Parts: sequence; structure tokens; C-alpha cells
Amino acid sequence: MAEQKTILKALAGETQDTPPIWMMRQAGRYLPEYKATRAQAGDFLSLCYNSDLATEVTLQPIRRYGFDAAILFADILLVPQALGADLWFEAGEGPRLSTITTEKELEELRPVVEIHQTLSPIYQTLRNLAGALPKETTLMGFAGAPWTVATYMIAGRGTPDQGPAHALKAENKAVFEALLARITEATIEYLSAQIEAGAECVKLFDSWAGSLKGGDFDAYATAPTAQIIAALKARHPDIPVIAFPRGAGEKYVGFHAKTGADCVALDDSVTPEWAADNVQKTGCVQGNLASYHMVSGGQALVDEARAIVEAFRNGPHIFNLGHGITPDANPDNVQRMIDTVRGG
Ligand code: 1CP
Repeated sequence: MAEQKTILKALAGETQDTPPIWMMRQAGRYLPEYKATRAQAGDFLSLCYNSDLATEVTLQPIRRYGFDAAILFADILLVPQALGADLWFEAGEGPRLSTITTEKELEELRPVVEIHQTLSPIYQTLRNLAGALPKETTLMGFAGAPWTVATYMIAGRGTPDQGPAHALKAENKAVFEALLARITEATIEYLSAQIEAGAECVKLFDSWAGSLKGGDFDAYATAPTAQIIAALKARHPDIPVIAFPRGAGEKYVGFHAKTGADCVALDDSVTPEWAADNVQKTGCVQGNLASYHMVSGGQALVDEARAIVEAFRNGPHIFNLGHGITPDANPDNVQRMIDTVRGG
């Protein structure tokens, strides 16, 4: 039997001498080859829906660095679009969407069974990748978690404090909860289809989980994640799931058990020593080098990467950043991070 891939070993709970490594936003604007392919596609959404070009940009960081996982090139905002929201990207600013804040707007969304019409090119990208990746590289699918996706659907854009979503939660809980339920259902179907197209593990990005406090965190970050994972495990019991409740802080404790996640991804606001004692005890962890090291580099990058490997060495660990790499990063610093993690 072929040796299991290193990412899948970590997700199965194995402790390895050298942690496997990949990087959030590893295909992105810090890479000249990404910028060239993106220019060829025209705009960002055309790149996401062009299976051949999306395959190419997914492969670029694998060719350049040999990461242990390839993450599907797509975006969390394709699900709102598949549900019928308008979506476009303002150059230099970010995403814009038509907003959903009333029962009428909610009713106008498309039924979940229809999302695949929009999303079928994404499944084709995964099928391409399943045939193109080196045999040791794990193919990772992903989606946004319901709360994070809802913050964009409610505000119509990215927001620093997720204010509009918190306001709808306070003012019209029925519409807010119905929207979350719709996204949850769509996410289950989307991730199942990704798995059927070849994804060997999937990740749920809850980038704005940290703005939910107390019972809200349990109800709108933990519970939908648990619901999605339970549904995926019922259909695809062997496919591991990584959950990323960014900014969870002390709520990281117990997140494996409460959600059924095989791995909990850590942002850089928690120290690796704390997380080793309090989170890695209950399962695999991923993370958590601060992204700014990919800009600043130097000895600090090496020291911090070594400290993270050291802190997590007695349990299952996947090395990653605490959040996505930024466009101003230096590609040489990425190589230095990889050399440090693999070479000691
Ligand atoms: O100009 C460009 O090329 C667009 C920049 C870009 C890229 C490279 C966007 C727009 N999305 C992506 C790809 C992307 N997005 C991936 C691909 C795989 C990889 O990691 O390499 C993934 C997993 C995402 C996920 C995503 N999109 C998240 C969750 C992770 C995170 O970073 O917190 C979020 C919040 C988004 C929304 C989004 N898409 C793009 C932008 C600029 C944003 C953030 C908008 C905002 O809040 O202002």
C-alpha cells in the first residue's frame, strides 16, 4: 500500500518529526506567476470560474515550493453568488455583494439544490488537480463557515467589526438565523460535491468567528460548524475536516470535541505553548506563524518558526501561518520558512 500523505497522517492524529506544511493564500498576489495568470484571466472571479487557469494557479506554489497540501483556488464568496446574490470585486478595494437583510430578500435566494449550476467549474478544477498533483501532495477543498459568509451577505462587503451582521442578529433574529441555516445547508452540499470531485480533506474558514462572544460564539460559530461536520462525516466518514475559528481565543479550548473537527487551525493571537497545552491535547492543530514574517523575514522568522515547531513537537501538527500571506510578502521568506521547518 502507498505510504499515507503527511497532511493526512497529521489529520489522523499522528505525531511526525517534521510537521507537514502549507500556507493560507499560498496562491496569491505575492507570486509573480499568479499575477501573470490572473492578468490572463482578466479579473479575479473569471480566474475562479476558469477551471484550467484555477488549476494552474493552485499548482504554482506546489511547483515553486513543494508544499504538502494544495488548496483549491476559489473563494468563500462563490457560495453567496451560487445562492443568487450579485457579487463583484472593486479594484483595489475588495468584494461587493447585493445585501440580504429582509425576509423578502431571503425568499428570493435560489434553493440549495441549484448551487451546483454556478459551482460546477469549481468541481472541474478539483478533478483536474486530482490528476495533476504530485503523489505526496494532499488536495484540500474549502468553504467559508456560515457566520463569516453571512457577514458578507448582510453587509454587502468586508467590514472591520461585522457591525451589520451583529445588528441584524439583534434586530431580526429570525431572518439572521434563517440565512445562517441556508448557508449551512449550501455549504454541506458544496463541500460534499468537492469531496466527490477529489478533495481529500476540507477546511472551513470562520475568519470572523472572533467577533462572536459568549453564547453567540457557541450558537453561530460552534453549532453550524458542528452541523456541517456531522453531515459530511455521515456521507464521507474518511474525509478529515479542518476548522478555523479565527480569533476564538479561549474558545479554542474544546473546539475539536464540540465540532467533531479533526484539526483546529490557530491564528497568531495565541501562543504555541498555550495552544499545545490547551488545544493540541484534544487533536491535531494547524498554525500559527504571524504572516508579517513573510514580509520582514530575517532571524526573527527563523526563530519564531523553530519555536512553533518545538512547542507542537509532541502531538499532531500542520505548520501554517496564522492567517493568509499578504501581497507585499517576499517569496524568498516563504522558502526560508519551509527550509527552517523541514531542515531544523
Ligand atoms: O486580487 C486578487 O487576486 C484577489 C485576492 C483574493 C485571493 C487570492 C481573494 C479575494 N480571494 C482569494 C483566494 C482565496 N480566498 C482562497 C484560495 C486558496 C488559497 O488560500 O491560496 C481562499 C481559501 C480564500 C478564502 C477567503 N476569501 C476568506 C477566508 C480566509 C481569510 O483570508 O480570512 C475570506 C474572508 C475571503 C473573502 C475575500 N476574498 C478576497 C478578498 C480580498 C477577501 C477579503 C475581503 C474583506 O474582508 O475585505
